[in-house]
Amino acid sequence: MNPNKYSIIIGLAVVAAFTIIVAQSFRPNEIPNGFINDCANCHINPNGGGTRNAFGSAVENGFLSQPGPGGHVQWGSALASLDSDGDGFTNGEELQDPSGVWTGGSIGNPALVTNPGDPNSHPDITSVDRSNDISLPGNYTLEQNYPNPFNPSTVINFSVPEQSNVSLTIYNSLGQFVEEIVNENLSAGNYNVQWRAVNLSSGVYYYTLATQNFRESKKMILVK
Ligand SMILES: [Ca+2]
Ligand SMILES: [Ca+2]
Repeated sequence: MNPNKYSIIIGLAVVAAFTIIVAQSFRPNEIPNGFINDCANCHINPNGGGTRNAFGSAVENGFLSQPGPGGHVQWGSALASLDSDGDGFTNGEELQDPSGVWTGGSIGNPALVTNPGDPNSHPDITSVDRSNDISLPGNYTLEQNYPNPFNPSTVINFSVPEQSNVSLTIYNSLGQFVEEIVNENLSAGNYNVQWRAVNLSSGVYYYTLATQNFRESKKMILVK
C-alpha cells in the first residue's frame, strides 16, 4: 500500500474514534444530573455507543441542536415533560428537574435521580415524607389528593397530632382492598405521600386514613 494512503486511513480512523468518544461523553453533561447515570441515560449499553434506549431515541429524534454525533441536547420543558421510557414518571421527574428549567449546575436532589431511559429505574412508587410545614397539628386531618383526577401519580397530605400507628389504604369503588400504602408508626406532624397507581384501571378509588383514634376516607379518580 502507498504509505501516504496508509497514513490518511490511520488519520481518518483516529478522527472517527475521537468523534465517537466525544459523542459519548458530552451528552450526559447536557441534561440535569446526567453524570449520575452517564452514558446509560441514553444507551442500552451503559458504556455508551450502539443502540439508544427510549430516552436516547427521544433526544436523537427531536431534541438535538443538529442531527448526528455533533448535536447538543436541547434540555427544556418539552423534553422534561415526556415520559420516554413509559414508567409513569416524566424525564424531568426522573432527573430531578420536573419543569425543565435547568441550564447548568445542580438542581433537585441527586440522590433521587433515576434513569429516564430505563423503565426498571424509577422513583419510589410510594414515599412518605414530612411536609415542609413543621408546625405541630392540633387535629387529625386527611386532605383531598392532588392532582385529582390523576394518572398515574398523586399526592395525599395528612396530619397526625400525636404519635400514631398510621395506616393509609386504597379501596376500589366496590370497597374492595387494593393496596395499603402506609403502615408506619409516625410522630406528630404533617406528611405527604406520593402514590402511583400501578396496573389499575380508570375509575373511582377511595383512600382511608386510620389510626387508633381517627378514621376518614376520601374519593379520588384515576383517568388513564
Ligand atoms: Ca420515565
Ligand atoms: Ca425510568
